[in-house]
Amino acid sequence: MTQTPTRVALGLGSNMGNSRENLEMAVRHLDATSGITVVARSSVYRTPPWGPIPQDDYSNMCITIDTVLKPRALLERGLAIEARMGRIRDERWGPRLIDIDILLYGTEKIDKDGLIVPHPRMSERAFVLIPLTEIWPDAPLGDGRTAAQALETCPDKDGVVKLDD
Ligand code: PH2
Ligand code: MG
Ligand code: MG
Repeated sequence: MTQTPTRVALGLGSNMGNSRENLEMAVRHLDATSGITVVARSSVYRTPPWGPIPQDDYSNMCITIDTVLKPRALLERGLAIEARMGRIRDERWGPRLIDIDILLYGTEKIDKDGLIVPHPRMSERAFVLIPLTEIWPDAPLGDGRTAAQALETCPDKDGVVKLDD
């Protein structure tokens, strides 16, 4: 029996080491995963650090994938790639070598054992909505809005700068 894949949006971020190369590596690891096909990838954006901790700017991007992995298995695969790439989990909101977040998993709403989807803060964050809108403007955020609609009223858009390919 073949399973129908689910369209998923992932947010990727890095602000340690060669951040653009780290994003590339994460995309390669994801695409090499059985049960995951990368459908689209956004440009890379330089983004001011969000949150209470002073730290370097981030490189952020979004990708869409089709996957037959269930949400928990997908989360675990992302965490395994983060660990394999050398991420050491330190303080919340702090600097990171690579961060792979599940933003949307089809239209599912999940809040179980620390996995919350849609990602609870994505609809106010320009560093998520700008790359997501680039590749999936109609992405359903679960609050009745699409990514493109949420972006219209999103603060801090000016700080997000698209990097050259
Ligand atoms: N991730 C964080 C905290 N702050 N700021 C930016 N610009 N981009 C991120 O990906 C980011 C952040 C924790 O996940
Ligand atoms: Mg994150
Ligand atoms: Mg994360």
